[in-house]
Amino acid sequence: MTDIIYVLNGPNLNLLGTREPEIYGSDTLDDIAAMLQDRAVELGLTIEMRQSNHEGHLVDWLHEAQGSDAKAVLLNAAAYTHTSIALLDAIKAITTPVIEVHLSDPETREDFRHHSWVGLGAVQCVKGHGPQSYLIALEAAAKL
Ligand code: CA2
Repeated sequence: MTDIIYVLNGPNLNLLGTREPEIYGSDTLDDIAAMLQDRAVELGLTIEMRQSNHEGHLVDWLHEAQGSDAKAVLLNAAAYTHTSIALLDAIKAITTPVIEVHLSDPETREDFRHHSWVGLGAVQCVKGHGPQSYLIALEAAAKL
């Protein structure tokens, strides 16, 4: 059986590719899913890609990743990165390693994006590489 990697995406990322291409690039989340899928096959991994605009869904999916014995979670919690202690608690409640992912580098942007609650629980953070951030994170997950 191949190892499963959960790739969880937070609010508004369903609209990726429709605005602010100078910050986030012009790829859609489906484009990123396809790119990850190709690389996952090469790495012998199975990708479980999800997106939700609801914080609780992300919490539930972190728990599910643990229950499914996933090898790792790649988490782009989007704006919840900067607000959600519930997500931090969920990350700390599971033993599955979580890698924080961002398309942009939040620390070079507005002050309110500088703090990451997710980062307090994640084993690693990959940011600022556009869609490639997900690929770099997948490679890191494969090596865990
Ligand atoms: O850079 C990232 O990946 C972010 O997680 C993206 C979040 C932002 O709140 C974080 O600070 C950094 C925003 C996601 C918004 O998604 C988009 C929706 C429509 C068009 C472009 C992006």
